[in-house]
Amino acid sequence: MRFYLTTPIYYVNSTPTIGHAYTTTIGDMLVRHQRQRGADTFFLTGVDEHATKVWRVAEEQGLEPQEYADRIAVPWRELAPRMNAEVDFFLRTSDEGHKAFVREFLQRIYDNGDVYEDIYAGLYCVGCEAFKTEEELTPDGLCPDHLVPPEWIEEKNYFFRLSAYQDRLLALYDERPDLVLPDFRYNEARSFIAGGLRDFSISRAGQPWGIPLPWDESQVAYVWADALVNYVSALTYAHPGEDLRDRFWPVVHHLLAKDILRFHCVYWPAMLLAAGYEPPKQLFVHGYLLLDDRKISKSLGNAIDPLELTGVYGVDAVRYWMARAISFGHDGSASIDGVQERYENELANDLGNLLSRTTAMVVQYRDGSLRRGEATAPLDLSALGKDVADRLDRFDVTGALVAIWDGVRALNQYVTAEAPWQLAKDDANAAKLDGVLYNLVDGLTALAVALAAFLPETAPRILESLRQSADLGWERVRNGVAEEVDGIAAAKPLFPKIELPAATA
Ligand code: ME8
Repeated sequence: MRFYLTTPIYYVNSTPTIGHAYTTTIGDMLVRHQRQRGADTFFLTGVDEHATKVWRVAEEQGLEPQEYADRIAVPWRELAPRMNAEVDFFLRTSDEGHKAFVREFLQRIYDNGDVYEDIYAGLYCVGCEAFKTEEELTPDGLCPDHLVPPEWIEEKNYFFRLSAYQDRLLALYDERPDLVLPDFRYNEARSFIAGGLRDFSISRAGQPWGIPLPWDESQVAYVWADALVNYVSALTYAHPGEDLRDRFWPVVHHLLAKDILRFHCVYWPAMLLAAGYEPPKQLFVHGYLLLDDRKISKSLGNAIDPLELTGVYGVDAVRYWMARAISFGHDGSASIDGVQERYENELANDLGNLLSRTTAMVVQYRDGSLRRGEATAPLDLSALGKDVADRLDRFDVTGALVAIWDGVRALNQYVTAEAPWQLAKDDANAAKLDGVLYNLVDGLTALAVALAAFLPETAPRILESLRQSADLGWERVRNGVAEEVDGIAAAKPLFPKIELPAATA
């Protein structure tokens, strides 16, 4: 079992936003989960430096583009660790290993006869870093995403013969109905292909910032022809002396948002075929996380950078909110106040209290000792584990988290229904009381393992409080996993009450 996951490599024309953190964080959940299932995993992220917009920002700041990129790469490199995302490699398109590989990759396409020279005369949106047709613009002639007029470009370029790949792409889509998820994105990509493909320019003549083409050093690679290749190039130099392509190509899953669907679902598979590579195994196209800015002031003051939420609530709470607040795959409008609400109601009350009351009862009624006793388990934990794993295989991140949370709530209801404080009144119920306490600890142990990919700090704390093994192997999501132990102590609150800074508006 091998699992290679990529995020887009982000543009460095400004610093990271909560939207970039969103893709990286959800990607981390997916990778951590596969690792728990025993997969050999590789998680790649990085930055896209050779964009026209990056070059322009550097110029505005009076810096050489490389110097500018070196400076701004720092906060980007910190993005994954800030979200507690464990990436295996952080790629920069200015890495020597990447640059050398892109030249080799494009040369292969050239040698295969899929590149020709022509004059490009048309419109270019620097925001999108994409060529635009008139039909793609608003009635006023603006880019619909950036609401600025595209620029007229007329220059000699090299073109990639994308049109020659239409039939092969359609055949690929027909053979592999799960190539692109969710279904509605598959349909969007397939109908774009079926509508006819235009060749696209893969070089820029008027820009010095970029990777020179191997067959004509007067031109640099178009930023997308450079950036997409990162998904393969990283495998050739991330571990010096080792070629990871043997392990991880083509078992790759690309994670991206809908803004860059065409580049990934149409251009990229065609480029791979042209260069003699297998197309990716799967692409998951998620929606936009939209923040309702008006609500920001209500609880936190209006100046907070959403990424700073981690400083207030902790990383796990923000991770939880990202997976839960909007249904992964769809667009959704989330509010920052939602972080506070979910922190209190779900993390502190549902999960935190379950741990507190469970450990408190083991202390009060059994002096900290856990015995198996005799009581029917309230949850089929293996079935839950299978459901969660199936959902995560389909990238149903929100559904998986909801399924685990149903388990958390079921354990809370079990406490109410079995009322251990009543059982404790009569020694005749001793075995039943042991069994009920055991089922709570057992359920929490399995649920902590299931939650570890979402809440990587909290899950080990739960296991430690219950004096259970720290092993996160997925086979532990089952009934009867908890060991009989002694010395359980009352747990400290997992999610303590937060004192919010006074709102400024
Ligand atoms: O497109 N909601 O870089 P980029 C959800 N360099 N996801 C969001 C988001 C939001 N509000 N904002 C950003 C590029 N994203 C190219 C990619 S890949 C070979 C080259 C995430 O900095 C989402 O993953 O514009 C989106 O696709 C990506 O950031 C765009 O990042």
